[in-house]
Amino acid sequence: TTAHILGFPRIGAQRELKFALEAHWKGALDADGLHEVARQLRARHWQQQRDAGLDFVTVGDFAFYDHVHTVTALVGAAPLRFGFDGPVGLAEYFAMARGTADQPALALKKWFDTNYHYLVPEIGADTRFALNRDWLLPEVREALALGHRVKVALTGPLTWLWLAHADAGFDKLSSLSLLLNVYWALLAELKNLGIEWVQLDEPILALDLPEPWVRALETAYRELSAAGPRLLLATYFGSVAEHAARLKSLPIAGLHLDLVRAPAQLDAFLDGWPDERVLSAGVIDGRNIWRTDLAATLGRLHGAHRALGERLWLAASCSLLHVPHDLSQETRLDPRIRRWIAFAQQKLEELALLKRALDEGESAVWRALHDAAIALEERRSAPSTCIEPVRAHMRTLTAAQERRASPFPQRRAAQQTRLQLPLLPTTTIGSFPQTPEIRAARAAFKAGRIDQAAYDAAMRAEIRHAIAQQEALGLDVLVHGEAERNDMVEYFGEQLAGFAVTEHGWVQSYGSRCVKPPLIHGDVFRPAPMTVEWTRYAQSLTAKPVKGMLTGPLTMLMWSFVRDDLPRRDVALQLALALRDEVLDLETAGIAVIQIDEPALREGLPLQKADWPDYLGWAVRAFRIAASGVRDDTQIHTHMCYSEFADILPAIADLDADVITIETARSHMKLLDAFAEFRYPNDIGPGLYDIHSPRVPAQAEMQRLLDRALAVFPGERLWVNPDCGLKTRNWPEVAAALRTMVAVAHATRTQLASAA
Ligand code: THG
Ligand code: ZN
Repeated sequence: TTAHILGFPRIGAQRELKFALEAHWKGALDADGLHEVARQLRARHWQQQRDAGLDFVTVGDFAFYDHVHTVTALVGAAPLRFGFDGPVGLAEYFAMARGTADQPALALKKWFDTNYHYLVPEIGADTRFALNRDWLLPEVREALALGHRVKVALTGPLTWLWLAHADAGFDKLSSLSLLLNVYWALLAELKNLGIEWVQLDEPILALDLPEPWVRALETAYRELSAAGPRLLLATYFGSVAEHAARLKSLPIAGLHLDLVRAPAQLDAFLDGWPDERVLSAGVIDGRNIWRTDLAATLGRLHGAHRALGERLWLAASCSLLHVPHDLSQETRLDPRIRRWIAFAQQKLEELALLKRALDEGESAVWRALHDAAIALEERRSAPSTCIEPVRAHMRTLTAAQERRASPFPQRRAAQQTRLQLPLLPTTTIGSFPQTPEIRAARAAFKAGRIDQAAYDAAMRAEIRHAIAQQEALGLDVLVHGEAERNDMVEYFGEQLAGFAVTEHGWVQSYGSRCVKPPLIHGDVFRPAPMTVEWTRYAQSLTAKPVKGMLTGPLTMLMWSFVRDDLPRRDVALQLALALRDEVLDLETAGIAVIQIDEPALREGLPLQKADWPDYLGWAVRAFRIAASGVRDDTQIHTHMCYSEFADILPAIADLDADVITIETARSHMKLLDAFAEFRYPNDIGPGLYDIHSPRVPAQAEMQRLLDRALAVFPGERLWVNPDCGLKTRNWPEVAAALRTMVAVAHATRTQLASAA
């Protein structure tokens, strides 16, 4: 049996790539230095695969920023707007990824339903394609020189094309033949280097793929399979069973299936799988961190092993990009929970074990299988996985608890009586700059260099500063600024029961940016209030309302590693109940406005539309349970970024938040048009400026956006706010931009009052 992986994390166990990239961008590390760090990381990751006992090392999964972007460079498809006059080198690669003085960066989008972002290629009639071998062949030579058996892995041509943004009216598939010429030339060169196998990733096969794209995929792989190397077509994130007949008829040498997300599809492929072809069984979860049930997996593999023999390959379900590097760094994690977990390095070891069990019989690895079985049993029977009061609470929820007491118009009147807000009230999304001083204080506290009292005093000083700034700026609804929060998910994960946090469990989010998702291992509940003291303190400093800030149940779910022994809808419900308690405690503490952020609501949508209603049903219910315990005169806000949700507006309206703030500045209020057309019933705060750029927009620019908003939405139902939180900006930028924003609101109020 052959064991391999589709890809390995690239950031480094100590985030070496992150720090090298950021040093390079600052001018503190030259290109040679950056290349050297990258070379060492690749060499280490290949050696890990080889030492674990895998049959190939995977080459091509490395990227300086993003693997889709690396293919863009490799096929020579830099957008003409950047005006490069030669092939893309490192500087041009980063210019496209990060933007230049006169060109904005390529857009970032979520990679399928993950929390990883890729850089969106741009294509049109004028796009040229030309192989730029520097973006792959040196890495292949490097691996060969180290004596490895190499399998090259790349994003496939159809997926690259599907993910690209096309100029208006341009049919992307019309570029396919040019693109295929480049892939063909590349494959021929790889063959010349002696590469036997090339894995082409086509995760789009798990989407609702329109028929012309399925046909194009068929044509493409007929053509490419003649280029030289054997092709392993890799699918993941869902079932591709509906394409089984076609995939069997393709002249590819192998097919990879995600048997974690879609185990049932195996039968559709085993039945009549052509001789000589490989089936790669993705049986180790590449998206989650739980140890594999090896006995059960072996049980499911025996049939395939009998049928396929050496043509059965073993793999993780998808690239290991989505899990952290190595559990052995986690020295502070509860040892009981540690036994339940596998990061990328441990997943390599699991694969090698499965391989040996199939090849040599289970008795050859009985000790390791036994250990895995005991760990699994310990996890199953751990008291924390089933807390009776939590289960009882879930069972006894009533329909009334999913609804606010009164309909929106009545609540709105009660809130207005209490809050006395002006027309076009101004607010922010919640976070203020996470300054180097704040990060240093947190690092010192975590390292034990300062005590709790000193840390709390530093955070209170930040809150005082944030409140004073907002009062000076004349904002109407203030926030405490979230200085005390490392990350909007991890912070709550640290305080909720049923969660564990790691020290080094970093996962790449985009470019050099990483997140450290907490683990949900047991039933979730709230042992104590989480945000009440900080919020109460902030409110004590001002007569203006301070908005309490919470991360919603769906976002907590989506941005954590979630237990796989309970349906996600039940975990969402537990999170909702814990947050509901926090919301009520904030209300009791006198907080009149509470925001429950749900930026990840949309990314939780299943990849296939047929599964949307079910998801949206339990997702909306979870939000409503979190939000609906309050009195009529307590105002619930929600916030969402990632503005592509025109297609789920009914669900967003169903959340029944009193106010929703959304990202609209970059799309010039296009999204607001969708809300207006839908007749969105509650209040709305379309972002007046993009916080992702350090640029402070001129007053006229923000005024134009607000005027556009007023053209489609009644002024009495509009709020004025930025697009998103401000934690990545600095104070001078924030103050300048908010001063302008408040001026625009004031000018418009006067204008509307005189018109009335
Ligand atoms: N938290 C989590 N997931 C997210 C976001 C988040 N996913 C989507 C979006 N926001 C991704 N955006 C970012 C923005 C900034 C950072 C990470 C993801 C970031 N990370 C620090 C870094 O890599 O330097 C982490 C280090 C630190 O906090 O000390 O800046 O907000 N869960
Ligand atoms: Zn946002």
